[in-house]
Amino acid sequence: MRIKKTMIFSLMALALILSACAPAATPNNTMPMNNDNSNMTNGIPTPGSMTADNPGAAHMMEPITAPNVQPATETTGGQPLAYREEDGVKVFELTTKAVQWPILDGVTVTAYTYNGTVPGPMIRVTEGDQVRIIVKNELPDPTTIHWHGVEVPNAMDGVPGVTQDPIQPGETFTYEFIAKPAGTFMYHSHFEGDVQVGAGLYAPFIIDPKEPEANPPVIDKVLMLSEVRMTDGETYAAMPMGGMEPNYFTINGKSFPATETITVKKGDLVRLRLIAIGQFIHPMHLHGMPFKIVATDGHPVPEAAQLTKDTISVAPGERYDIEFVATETGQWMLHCHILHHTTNDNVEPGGLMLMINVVE
Ligand SMILES: [Cu+2]
Repeated sequence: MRIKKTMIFSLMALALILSACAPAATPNNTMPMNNDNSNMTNGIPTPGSMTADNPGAAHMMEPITAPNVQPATETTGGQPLAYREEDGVKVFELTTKAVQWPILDGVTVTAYTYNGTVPGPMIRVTEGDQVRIIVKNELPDPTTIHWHGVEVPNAMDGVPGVTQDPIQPGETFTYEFIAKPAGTFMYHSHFEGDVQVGAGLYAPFIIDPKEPEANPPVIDKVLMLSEVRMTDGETYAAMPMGGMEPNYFTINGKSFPATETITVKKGDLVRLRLIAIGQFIHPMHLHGMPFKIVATDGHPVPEAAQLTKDTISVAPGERYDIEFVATETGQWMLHCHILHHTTNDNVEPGGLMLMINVVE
């Protein structure tokens, strides 16, 4: 303890000296040392900082609630979102709302969602498409959307207090940008992200290459990994903080055995797009067949650099596209190798697990 305290004091002293030496108001010098009840650091707002000016942030340890939450009308998240074309623009509509979302037989969480599902609907477009996304906020809290990994103009980046005002309850905001580059991306809330993302405000955003792939996979699945905390019938956004740890773990909003079984024919090329959107790292392990990492964070890996592995750690915010040829028939398991993550409220098997059923 004594050593730790000494180290902390030394670091604080060093930080003070460095900040005293730094030119005033350097925007990059935004280390959140503020305990001054301000959500500004050197004149730059620090979104999500827990301050008197930002009382919503103190909700992080409170249950996810909303008035009059209805049961979800859809059962599967991450499904392709239909769009309309207006003058060559692909127009998508999203509504944020709270629903009761079943993650497992007998276990239903209160979720913040896009269009009523967890994950929200998949936006899938082609590289170079002009896309417009109209977002209506029907949550009791403000929100914004960040297009994680997509190369959008700064004003479309979705950071509250920096690139836009939060979208208040009842308000609508329109995002518009050219979809680029091709790859596996996602969209998620950037307003009180520790709560809203954990509560379910996340979804896949896939940009297909303009030139069709030479060898496209027969099976192409997005698997979004997350966590949630349920106690005494209340839902909490799980986080790596004492008392807030998750006790349920989800793939595309479901815990095993409610996770999807992926059926493939022997000899098929299978692509799995792994996306970690929760707050914990998940070393995902595939039984039976090794795979190659063909893209990291949406960007293709040159063939000579494609590692062959059977376990891949996916950290929060990361994406890995993995591919394998299903050479062996049988029920092959894909699961997290932090084995607590394959339980449902401490009961095994559950959580981050699904079956890949290879048939003749
Ligand atoms: Cu895990």
